[in-house]
Amino acid sequence: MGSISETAHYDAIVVGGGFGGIYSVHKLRKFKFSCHLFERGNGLGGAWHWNCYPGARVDSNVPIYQFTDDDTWDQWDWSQRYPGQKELKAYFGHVDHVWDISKDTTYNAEVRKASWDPVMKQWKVEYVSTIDEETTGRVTGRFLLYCTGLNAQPWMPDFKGLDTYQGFLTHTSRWPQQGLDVKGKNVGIIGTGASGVQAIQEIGPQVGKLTVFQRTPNTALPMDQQHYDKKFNDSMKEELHPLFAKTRTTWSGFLYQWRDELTKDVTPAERERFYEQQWKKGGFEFWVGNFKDIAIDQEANDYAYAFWRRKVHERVKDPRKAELLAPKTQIHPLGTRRPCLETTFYEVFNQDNVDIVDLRANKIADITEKGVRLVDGSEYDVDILILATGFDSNTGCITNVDHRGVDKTTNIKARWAQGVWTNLGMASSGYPNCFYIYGPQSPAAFVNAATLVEVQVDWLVDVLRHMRRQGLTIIEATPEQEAKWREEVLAVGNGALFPKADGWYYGANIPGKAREPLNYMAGLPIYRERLAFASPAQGYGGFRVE
Ligand code: N01
Repeated sequence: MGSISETAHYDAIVVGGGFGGIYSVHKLRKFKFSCHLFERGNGLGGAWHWNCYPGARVDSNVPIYQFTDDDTWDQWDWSQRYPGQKELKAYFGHVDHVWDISKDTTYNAEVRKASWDPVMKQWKVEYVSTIDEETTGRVTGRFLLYCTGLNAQPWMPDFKGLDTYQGFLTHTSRWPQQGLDVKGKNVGIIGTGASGVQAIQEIGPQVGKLTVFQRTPNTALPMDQQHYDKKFNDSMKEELHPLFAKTRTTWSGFLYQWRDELTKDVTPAERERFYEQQWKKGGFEFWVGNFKDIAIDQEANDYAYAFWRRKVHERVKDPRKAELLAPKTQIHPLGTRRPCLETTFYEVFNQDNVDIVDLRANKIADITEKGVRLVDGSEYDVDILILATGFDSNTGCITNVDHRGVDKTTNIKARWAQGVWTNLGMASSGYPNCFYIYGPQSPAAFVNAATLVEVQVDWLVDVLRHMRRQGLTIIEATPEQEAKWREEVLAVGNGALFPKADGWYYGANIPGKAREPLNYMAGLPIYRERLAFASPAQGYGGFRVE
């Protein structure tokens, strides 16, 4: 890369090299749109490039957690039902080998600025090298696609004294790519979201001592990991087409649905039998395969929570630890924050070298040179401090860019300061020719990533092809439709139990962020209907085109 200069022009500029960016480049090129991808990491995979902490593993199962094009899966075998980070990274390498995404990618390049040029009707995009801040570049594109992911902008709380800590400090999603030796070390970890749970169960048996600083317990569910051999992969491939088709028809893009009955419609014995059955199936079956009222009725949710709590208490020997991990009184309804999938998380707390500290009873006062100090004055010295503190989810990677549309005085961060405004979670008024894939106000957090990305990109590339045929050059969400979509997103989320939980689903994990549902929770089939309304065949409903 060199310094800023007017350089290349593309039909589309794509930001982010995960599922969304890769599939966008593939589809755009297939229909002869020129495009270029900018990725801040030095490889493809998005979340699976960055999240290389011990135990990092996907919570959506294969075979549906992959692209559906035959050429990507024909020569690829999975070793596990829920593959780990290394395997997923290798998968993206395989996809690159098949589709040659790297040919049109600039790595180690973070897009920092994007502005709409109304005269040239194009986006000017500026990027900075992540290796050498002095090296910058600029390109232009008719269209701009943010494929920046759901959880990709790490969130580091502003702990007092954090910069004075002398040990090794890392955020889970910035774990050293070359690895970190934790064996025998005294380790502290703050946070028990999915990243924390996975790291804890993996490093607990390796470290000398592990102190888990927990503010909110995770309602973790059993993963039911399974190993897949060649024979299994071969037989799985015979079934793939109908399975992929089914993912388009379920609420979550998984192969199962909510049970179409209310919890109270069945006898207590049937409820118990069904809970056991869903529990044994593993994955999110106990959540989005549960009675359909678990997400909307507190009493129904209480039954499920009580079952979950009993299961945890059966596995954790120390009653103090068990009560902290699964308290009698719910802190939030089960499923209103993302449950993590675990394998040995609860057993790890039976080890003498693993302890849990309750940050609700005793908050973090500051970080000292040696470790963590709580408000009661107790101190925990650690060699390694892991921040498993999550992400500025949904919006963070977009607002991180100085992104300016028609109104040059306001960037997207300011525009969204009081809440997110999009049509379909895919575009905002005032930002012509710019789209978000897997973005805020889409069903992203609730739908299998590979499924939703393909649905959205297929829709978008179809739109762009029609526009090209009709000689149209501009597409922009209308303010009216944007307002309607926002209302629908908020109504669906707030109509369920979700508002009872503070977490990233509501932006509540980031101080000062507007507290509102950040994703569309009505499920994939309804979302697809809404997308169809905006298709060229329906006159681009909700979009202005010219
Ligand atoms: O982040 P989180 P995550 N003081 O926001 C705590 C995806 N993902 O990285 O809950 C003390 O869930 C915070 O406490 P609290 C997946 O979708 C997927 O774990 O706010 N604690 C919480 O415990 C996942 O849901 C995979 O009270 C503080 C934790 O940090 C999403 O990413 C793997 C604190 C943050 O949990 C995010 O997961 C990994 C503070 N000041 C991630 N600030 C898989 O596919 C925050 N915390 C499996």
